[in-house]
Amino acid sequence: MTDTDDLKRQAALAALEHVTNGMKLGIGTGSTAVHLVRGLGERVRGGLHIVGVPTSERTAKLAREEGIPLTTLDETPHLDLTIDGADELDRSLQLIKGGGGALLREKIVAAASDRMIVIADGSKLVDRLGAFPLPIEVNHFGFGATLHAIEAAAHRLGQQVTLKRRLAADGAPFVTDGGHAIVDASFGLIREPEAMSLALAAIPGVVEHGLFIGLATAAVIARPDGVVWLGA
Ligand code: ABF
Repeated sequence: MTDTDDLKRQAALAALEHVTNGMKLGIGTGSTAVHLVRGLGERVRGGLHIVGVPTSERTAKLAREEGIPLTTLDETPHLDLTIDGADELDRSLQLIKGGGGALLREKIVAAASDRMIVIADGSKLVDRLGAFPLPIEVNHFGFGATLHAIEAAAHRLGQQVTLKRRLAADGAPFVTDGGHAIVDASFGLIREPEAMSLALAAIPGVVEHGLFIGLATAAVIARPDGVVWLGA
């Protein structure tokens, strides 16, 4: 395990301590969330009773392998807690997510939860969001027009942006669990995350974007000198 991976594991295990019997839990996606799923599996095998809603097919597969009981938001529309990773977070608990391509389900699950704990190693905590390109999930229909609309929205907010369609490992266009494309938007820095979030959400071809504003209620950040909580 690399040092960073060990920090991710520490963050995941610290958040896991907030999971109690009977909880309905949103289960995140990504390499940090993998530690969460493994830890959760261990606790379920030890007698913990929870039911989880996975935020991606990847997480669902791992959770099944770990023996974690799963449900859907159709059967269980209201969750107690979601625990998920992030690509960037600031001290106001604003997030960039979607580097793993699961942002749509992640946002739906987080919005259905009373609380959301972000799990991250210290490198994810930034003063201002935007060094990490913002993932935007885009419908295939009208793709070019949607890209123009994203650029125009950024310009209206006084920001330059470079858009890049995400490719999969084999070089083919990346396709999300929902069957859409991902465009990674490099702003350098997002001056007004909330205004940007609203502007992007207003574009019809944008299915969802990776700015999570007002969704996270706490974050656990693992650094080499220890674990710190924000917002708890
Ligand atoms: C998910 O996994 C995403 O929203 C985010 O893109 C990624 C976090 O990265 P990591 O693999 O480092 O946990 O939570």
